[in-house]
Amino acid sequence: MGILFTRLFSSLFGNKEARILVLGLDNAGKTTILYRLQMGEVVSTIPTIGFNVETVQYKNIKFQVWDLGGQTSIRPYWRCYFPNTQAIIYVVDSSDTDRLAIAKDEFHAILEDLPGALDDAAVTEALELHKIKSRQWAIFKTSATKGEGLFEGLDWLSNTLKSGSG
Ligand SMILES: Nc1nc2c(ncn2[C@@H]2O[C@H](COP(=O)(O)OP(=O)(O)OP(=O)(O)O)[C@@H](O)[C@H]2O)c(=O)[nH]1
Ligand SMILES: [Mg+2]
Repeated sequence: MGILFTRLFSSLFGNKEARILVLGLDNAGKTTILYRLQMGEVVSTIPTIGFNVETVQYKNIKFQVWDLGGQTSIRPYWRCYFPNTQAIIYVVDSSDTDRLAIAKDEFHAILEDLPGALDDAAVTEALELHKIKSRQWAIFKTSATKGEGLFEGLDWLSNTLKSGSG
């Protein structure tokens, strides 16, 4: 009943939930922002290894805010959190002028990585390729504009043809 009531309440009053990532270079102020929003206080922070996650309620939206560590070695893990994310807050320390160019590059790398397309596993599933038993098949993620994945596909094709059973 409690859950039912909550859902009813939410739909009546328009409460929404959103999963948000807070990204940016190390020392940019992400964790400070997270706890300022959540507790209304400035907390003392240490560099984040991994993540902090807190719920912040603001104007009928319940934000599930994921604050990820920004050190160089852990930036590659940001992308693991992209699925099911509604928005990214990208934090830039405007006094860290020496690293503005790095902040820019990392930002554009995020935009490149954001899922807008299905990955090859999802396309395989959508096309039910696993049902194909009597023919050889393979799937490659390609981009004709970037020239990615095409030769991998041709390599597979030429090897398969060479082996004579295609
Ligand atoms: N002057 C100033 N300092 C800030 C501000 N926000 C954060 N700081 C300081 O910047 C330092 C780093 O803040 P954090 O919030 O830990 O930085 P972070 O982005 O979470 O860093 P990582 O966890 O390593 O990715 C701390 O000493 C903060 O007190 C701000 O708006 N102004
Ligand atoms: Mg942090």
